[in-house]
Amino acid sequence: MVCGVKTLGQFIIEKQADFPYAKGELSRLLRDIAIAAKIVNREVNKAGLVDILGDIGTTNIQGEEQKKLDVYANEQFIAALTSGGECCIVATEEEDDIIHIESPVSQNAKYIVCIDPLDGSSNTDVNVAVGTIFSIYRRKSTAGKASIEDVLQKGTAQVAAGYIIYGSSTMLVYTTGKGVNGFTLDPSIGEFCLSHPEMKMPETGYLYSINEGNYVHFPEGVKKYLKYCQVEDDATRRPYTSRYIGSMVGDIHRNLIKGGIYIYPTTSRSPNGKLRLLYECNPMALIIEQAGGKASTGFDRILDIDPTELHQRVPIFIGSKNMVEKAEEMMRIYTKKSTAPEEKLETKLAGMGIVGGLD
Ligand code: P6P
Repeated sequence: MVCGVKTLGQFIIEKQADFPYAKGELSRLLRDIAIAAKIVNREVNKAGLVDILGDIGTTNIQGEEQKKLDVYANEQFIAALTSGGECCIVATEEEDDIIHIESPVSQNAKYIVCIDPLDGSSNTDVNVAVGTIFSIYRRKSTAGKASIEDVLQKGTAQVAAGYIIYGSSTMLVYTTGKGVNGFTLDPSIGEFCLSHPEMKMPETGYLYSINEGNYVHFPEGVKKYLKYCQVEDDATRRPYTSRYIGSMVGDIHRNLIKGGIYIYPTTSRSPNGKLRLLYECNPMALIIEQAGGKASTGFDRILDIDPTELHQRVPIFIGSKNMVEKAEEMMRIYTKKSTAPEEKLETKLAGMGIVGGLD
């Protein structure tokens, strides 16, 4: 114990005993991620003082402007995972394809990391909370070079998932499938310290997070759910409160603590939803389910989706169990579940000679 608190490192080692066959690789991998998080935190916190804000004039495969901090964070996590030696492939929002970690120490690495290095990075220029989201799988293949098949695994196969929120304080929240624990960075000792043991999401909440600017393009079931949230009804403490900061990690972290629902449904610009399955929806879904909440596409459990593409997007309804179930009820009643996936927007745009998507 450092100054009466339990550090992340101590906690990880302690919890390693929960996994009798663990040889410490996952523990080391989690510590590698925490090291990179501290380095990214340092740059995010002083972003206004050094020339690391703004765009770098390139776009990622999502067609999104890459911010200097996006690229910096991506480099730091890949560097930490490379030197740590426990990871054989990194799938990151910032790279078109999977990154094979080829270093002498990674030859027998058995873990895959899917990561959004800096989610919500458009907020860094305006000092709003941003985050890192990570998901860890064991490789399925037992010999030779790991491949995309080792990455495209259902969310239920995750061995760990977590996020770091760079906000008024910096927190790392993660699960290995046995509950959710939150650690707050104490800059005076440079350690993440256990501050939120056994996090539980309130079954009912009174906050809803969605970009209502897309209202006209929402599925009918979402429109009906929003109207339900806005009806005056003292018995159910409605109207609920709308809270949306444009940072998935920030919105979901608040809702995890206070109760609430975050929805990013299909829209005209994002016909399959905007959020990515592998490194945003699956890790957040595992964390929220482990905390007693729920995560679905409005119809199907996020963690049961069989991934088909690296940067696959899905609609997401995630948060307090009762709120997600109410939204799902509205979707069942008012929205026909599309069976054949919409033609990808990028394909449509490419047909019109527009490359790189819109958002
Ligand atoms: P919109 C950030 O780009 C992000 O991926 C999430 O963090 C955030 O919740 C969402 O997109 C915001 O998207 O379309 O509302 O600006």
